[in-house]
Amino acid sequence: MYTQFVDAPDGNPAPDIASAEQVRFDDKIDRGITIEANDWMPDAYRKTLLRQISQHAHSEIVGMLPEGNWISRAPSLERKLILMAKVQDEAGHGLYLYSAAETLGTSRDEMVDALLSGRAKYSSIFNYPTLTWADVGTIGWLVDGAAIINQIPLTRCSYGPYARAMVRVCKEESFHQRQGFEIVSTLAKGTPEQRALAQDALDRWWWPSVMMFGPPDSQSQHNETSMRWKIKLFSNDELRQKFVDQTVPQADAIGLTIPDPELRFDEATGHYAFGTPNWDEFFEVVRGNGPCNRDRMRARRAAHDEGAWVREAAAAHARKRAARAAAAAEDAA
Ligand code: BYC
Repeated sequence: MYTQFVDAPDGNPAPDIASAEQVRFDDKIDRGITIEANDWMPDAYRKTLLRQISQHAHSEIVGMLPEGNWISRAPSLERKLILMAKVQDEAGHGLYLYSAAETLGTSRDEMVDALLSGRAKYSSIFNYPTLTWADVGTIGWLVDGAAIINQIPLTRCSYGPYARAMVRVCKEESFHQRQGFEIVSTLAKGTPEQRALAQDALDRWWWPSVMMFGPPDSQSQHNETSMRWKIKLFSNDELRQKFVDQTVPQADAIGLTIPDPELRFDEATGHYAFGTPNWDEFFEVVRGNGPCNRDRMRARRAAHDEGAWVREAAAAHARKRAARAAAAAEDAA
């Protein structure tokens, strides 16, 4: 006999009546076969994916703002070119992700509207200011470093279009992380003032980066369901631990100090033990009350309004091409 599930009102699958589609879906998930756009999927799975992928896309797009702020002030032409390429990559990531989310049946316009109206979330990390050039390096090192740790498992997640989009994103994030680490290590090896800039940026960005992985598992609403569906392959706390374990030796290598008095290597577990982030601050930022939330949304709304003519021109061009193609097809017939 099949064990069947349908979506309960809380969005989680609950045992109920039989459905052959549900059995096929569960079987694919169990056997690690990807779910594709045209496959049957439970509504709650679709909604969870759409929520996560669209929030991820919004994060890439809003994430262009803190670094974009430094393109005109990068300290050399080479640094400027690299930063421009990185910020453009983030725009590309946003586009792949909006496309992956569209396969679930929601249009990009609807998703963008959800962001601009404040209904959709984006990563907490982009609500902190980039005060100095060292912040640009630190974002690459820590934020892109955290992104890689979170996103490499997503290349193996259960939804095909999301998993495939992540492959290229991860390759580019790896370049971003290296460029960031290179900026910070150059500063750390520089004059006492440059070294102080690097340490100050690490002091300000460390805890927000640790919190990027989401609330502790004990307070995560979606961990359990998303892990059962193999949308998430690791929990928030597992990924956070990997990030700390990977990053502490990097800070040691360039002689910077992680701002956590409780940080120590635990021989028994083979992992770094670390302090507790300020979760009140995290939830305030997620609620829209971080240092830059209002600025970020203002900038996105202005960019959307100012880009209206580009969208209209692109749509007119597409209509013209379609009309030309239709006319050519008619002539050929
Ligand atoms: N910020 O149940 P939970 C990048 C929300 S882009 C804001 O654990 P989930 C980059 C969460 O949405 C980085 N909100 O959720 C770009 C949920 O609220 P809703 C973005 C957060 O989804 C440019 C509630 O808290 N990466 O790296 O299972 C330049 C409860 O959380 C945050 C991705 O989006 C947060 N940090 O797990 C450089 C990766 N954390 O939705 C770099 C894909 C949690 O119920 N996303 N919330 O209203 C994920 O892996 C997961 O969505 C998360 C959260 C681990 C982030």
